[in-house]
Amino acid sequence: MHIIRKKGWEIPESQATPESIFLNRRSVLAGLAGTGALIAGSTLPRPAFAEEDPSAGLYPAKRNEAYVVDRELTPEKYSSRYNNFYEFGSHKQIFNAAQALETRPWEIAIDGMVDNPQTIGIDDLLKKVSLEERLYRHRCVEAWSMTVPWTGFALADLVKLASPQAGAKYLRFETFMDPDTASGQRASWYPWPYVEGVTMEEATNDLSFMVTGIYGKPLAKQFGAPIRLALPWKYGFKSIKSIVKITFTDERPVSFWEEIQGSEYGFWANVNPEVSHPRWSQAQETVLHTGERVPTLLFNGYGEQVAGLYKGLENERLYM
Ligand SMILES: Nc1nc2c(c(=O)[nH]1)N[C@H]1C(S)=C(S)[C@@H](COP(=O)(O)O)O[C@H]1N2
Ligand SMILES: [Mo]
Repeated sequence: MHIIRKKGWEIPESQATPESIFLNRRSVLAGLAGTGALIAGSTLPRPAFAEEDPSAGLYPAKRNEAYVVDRELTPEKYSSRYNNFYEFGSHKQIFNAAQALETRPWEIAIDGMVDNPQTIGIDDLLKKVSLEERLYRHRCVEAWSMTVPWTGFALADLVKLASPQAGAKYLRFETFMDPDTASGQRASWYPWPYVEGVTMEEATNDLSFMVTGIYGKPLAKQFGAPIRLALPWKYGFKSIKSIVKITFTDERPVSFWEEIQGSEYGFWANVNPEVSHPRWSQAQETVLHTGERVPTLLFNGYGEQVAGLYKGLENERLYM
């Protein structure tokens, strides 16, 4: 993982489609559908990609005002053009390569130590939960940060659906495996598929969020469509993308980066400005859309909600 090179990728303003055009086009289509004027074989222009997602009608969801931030939101044109998604390469222009990902049909297996194991399609899962928008900070271990409006549902709700058994102590998440589509997965020195894990206590903390949308729309592929995790008090690599399996277990999962380099990336990975990465300081971070350097906060500013999770674990490597 490397430090960002700011703005090299920025596309000219003239090539960016303003959000307002997408939205207007959607309401025009909705109006036509209501009058029966929208018929098969219509010569209307094809709508933008967001409308092709079968879950598009669920967005935007109502914002939950309990999750606010004292930072400016990162404009979509920055956050959607600077991503980490190693399945599609280790460069930062993977937004292009990631468009190859097929997000329907998409099934998620929930298994392991649960009373209610199941394999559920993403659109069926979306019917069982209620979506809300939350503004969250995101702090990558590479020392850049963004603030974005995720849409999703509490991970605790998914835990309830699964009905875990008493012995379950951890959740282990797994990303899809498809080297034909995701060229990064042909790099055999990486331990594919990408894996992450949290404790049951972390999973049921209010902040743990299953994300299916961003900026009031279904997740664009480069963000980890159709479903990813957001754990805003931990380094970004814990927020695993494009999840296909969630296993409840009594064994602590070994995550992708921990397996690659355990001396640099641990299981807990809570944000702490005072604990340096072996190769760089974590005291500050670069704000993605301004390039400004700002101080990093303990637990990325979420200490009030999560510090209690780590009482009695002082001997663990909690901050890397
Ligand atoms: N499957 C998978 N999940 C992943 C990654 C990845 O490479 N593969 N990168 C992680 C890292 S390092 C970060 S910072 C965030 C980036 O999320 P974003 O691209 O939506 O900003 O995704 C995380 N989740
Ligand atoms: Mo990251």
